[in-house]
Amino acid sequence: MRLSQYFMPILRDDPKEAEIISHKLMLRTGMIRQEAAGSYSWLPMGYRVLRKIEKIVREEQDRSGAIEVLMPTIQPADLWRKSGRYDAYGKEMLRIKDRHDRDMLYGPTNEEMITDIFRQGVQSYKDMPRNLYHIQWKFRDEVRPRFGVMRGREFLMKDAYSFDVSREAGQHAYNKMFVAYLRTFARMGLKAVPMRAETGPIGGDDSHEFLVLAETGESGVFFDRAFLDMDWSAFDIDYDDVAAVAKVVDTFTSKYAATDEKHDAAEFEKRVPDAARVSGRGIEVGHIFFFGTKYSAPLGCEVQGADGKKVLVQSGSYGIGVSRLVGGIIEASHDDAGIIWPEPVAPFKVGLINLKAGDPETEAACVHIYKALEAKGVEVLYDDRDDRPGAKFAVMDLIGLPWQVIIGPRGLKDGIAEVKNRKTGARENVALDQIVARFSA
Ligand code: 5CA
Repeated sequence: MRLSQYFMPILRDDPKEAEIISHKLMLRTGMIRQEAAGSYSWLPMGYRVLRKIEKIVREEQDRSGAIEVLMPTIQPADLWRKSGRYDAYGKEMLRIKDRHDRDMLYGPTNEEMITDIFRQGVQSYKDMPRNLYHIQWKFRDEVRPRFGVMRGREFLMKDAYSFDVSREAGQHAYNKMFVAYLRTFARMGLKAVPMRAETGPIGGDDSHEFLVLAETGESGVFFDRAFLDMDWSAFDIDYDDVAAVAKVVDTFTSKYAATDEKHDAAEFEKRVPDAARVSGRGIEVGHIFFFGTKYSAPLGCEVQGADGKKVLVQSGSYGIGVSRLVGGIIEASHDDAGIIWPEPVAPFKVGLINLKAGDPETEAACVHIYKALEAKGVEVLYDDRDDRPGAKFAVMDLIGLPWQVIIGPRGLKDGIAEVKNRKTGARENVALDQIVARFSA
């Protein structure tokens, strides 16, 4: 993509309405634009990141055996009356009437609808277990939408729903999602610590939140430092191996970790040595729930068990804040100059800077590399605008692409360009004909 032809409305100054760094940077780099309180348009740079996050989430859900569907954003109220949540959900639910005066709502979550879909589609234990998920916009009329996409009113969520015939099978479904979450967040460069949590309006018996540490997080967190030294990359396990999956969950729940809602100071002091006690703040990027029969009972979701008798289905639900993650990753990865995108979610991998736009030789060298990188499938943003080098460096640092390739007349004379790593700041002179080989798609 040529920057001269792109849509990236950079703001020169920090927007006043933004309180936290991720919100500031998302507005400054033209990733999003606010349309109403807690509601944003995703502009090209922001949308690219959102789609990358969505792709990782989708790949890891699929890998764990979950199956993708897509349910509507607007739901009829009937099913919610059956579960008893139509009134219980309160003012956070956006209620709408259609032209026939029927009660509708903009879905804040989908337990009722998916349970009904499953009930109609599956009658026997032979067609279980199943885990169905979708990635869909939600609306919650939050009292205090704030911090940009972190606490929006309209936001993108991945929500998965598991259906099992027994409690043990339901536990395995829960454990699989737990491991899938560790894998998902690790791929985005995040350590999201699983913590015991309150279940709130979603309900259920067992629940874990996954929290990324950040000073600006909305939850207070207390945990054992040992978490941070664990091996966060070793979950390449067979999801059908019940014991192996349970072992990972055991390891990641063996140490103390709780949000302020569940925190028990006496237990914290008893279980965690003084030097290992960490208290701080975190951003909740995922939340998983085990329900037992909380939803299947009121919605009449039963199947025929192996013994021929009808049995109520055991279910769970599993959410990831896909749009919140965009802000969460920036909170966890930035410096004074701007964003530092982890490669797997970066909007482009390489930023190519032409130091002398209008100079035919520099332009030719840049275009050659630009085209070769694109042909190889490497995503590159080419700053071909006529601007001062200093201003171009500042923009490139601000938008935080992992690599910068800087080409100017001086280096060209010696057949070299400069390659800069945004994260480490390390710079290296590289022969022009070696540049493309440096990057893979
Ligand atoms: N049905 C369950 C699980 S599928 C559910 O809705 N869980 S939740 O309420 O915990 O939401 C799941 C995730 O969505 C949260 O962990 C959080 O990352 C994200 N989320 C929740 N509310 C908001 C919001 N207002 N803005 C942005 N993200 C949100």
